[in-house]
Amino acid sequence: MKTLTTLGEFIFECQAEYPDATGALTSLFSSIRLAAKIVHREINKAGLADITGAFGETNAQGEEQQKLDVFANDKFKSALAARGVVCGIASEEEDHYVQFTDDHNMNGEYVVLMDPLDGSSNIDVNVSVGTIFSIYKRVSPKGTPVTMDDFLQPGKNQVAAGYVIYGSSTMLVYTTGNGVNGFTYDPSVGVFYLSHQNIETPKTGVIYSINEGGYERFPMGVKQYIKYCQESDPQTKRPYISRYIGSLVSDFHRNLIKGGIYMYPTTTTYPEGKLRLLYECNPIAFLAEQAGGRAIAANGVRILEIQPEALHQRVPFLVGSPLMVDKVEQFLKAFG
Ligand code: AHM
Ligand code: MG
Repeated sequence: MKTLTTLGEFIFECQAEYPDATGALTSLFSSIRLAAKIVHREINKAGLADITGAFGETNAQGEEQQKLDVFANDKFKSALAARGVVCGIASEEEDHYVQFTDDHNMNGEYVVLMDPLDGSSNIDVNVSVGTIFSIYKRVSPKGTPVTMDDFLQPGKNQVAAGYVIYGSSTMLVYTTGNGVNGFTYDPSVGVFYLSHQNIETPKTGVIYSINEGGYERFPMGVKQYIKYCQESDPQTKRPYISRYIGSLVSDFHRNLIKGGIYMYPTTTTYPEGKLRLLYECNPIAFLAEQAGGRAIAANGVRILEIQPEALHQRVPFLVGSPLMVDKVEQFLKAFG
């Protein structure tokens, strides 16, 4: 009989491979796992909002219902602050980074950057959303409050990254730089089980994901690549399939497993791209590369090499199966 491995066991086993490991990262993952379960529970109640009071409104008992993205931010923040291993966080939901200044946490060596509920505009219509997280070692000395430099590190410095997808099932997918593994949540026992070991993305695929409504606003190279995806060529299995959920974690997760490319280029509405380098692109790029994929900005620069200049910096983002990213890069070079 196949034995079930839980997320906790898996992390513990991996830690044993590093003799110098202090257990701090294991503890940090426990925080993420706990917050993910709480957010899972709340999201799965979201459909009852009309009965219990919509999020962001006052319910029948006169209680203010917290919006789910604010709820998720609070839960992850307090879970991360609870174990004395994280000295500060930055979040898409917060204007500034947050210092954890109690003695215990100030001695923690990790900072976490997160998008607590990405794609949250999809919740009202029962579409999958996700939490994205990115973990770095601090650069400031232990025992002092975190500084901006701790957060503005290039993505290649990430120690770990991952996402939780709240979909038809809830999954946690993460990397510590040694491959990508996925765990599926069994809510009846409250446990994540290893379900996708050592995920490798296909070298190429037949799915392209982009908000095509913005076509007129895309750079010429992207427009030409879209035309290429739509042309008929049985040898390269074109025309490709267009799939776009509008929820990055869901679009990326599907493409990661099936093979495909996700694009959010510069547009005239978002001249720097829409997605956030620190909370969305870096962690997804780390996962993509660890699964054998590629992630670049529109100028062909590897996402993980970009030196961030601001917490909420945006960047054009192209990620997915390596041969598909190579192809769009050729179009960008040829057409700009
Ligand atoms: P959000 O962080 O405000 O939720 O925005 C990020 C989301 C991504 O999940 C998704 O891929 C993208 O925005 C969709 O944007 P658009 O509606 O412009 O296609
Ligand atoms: Mg987001």
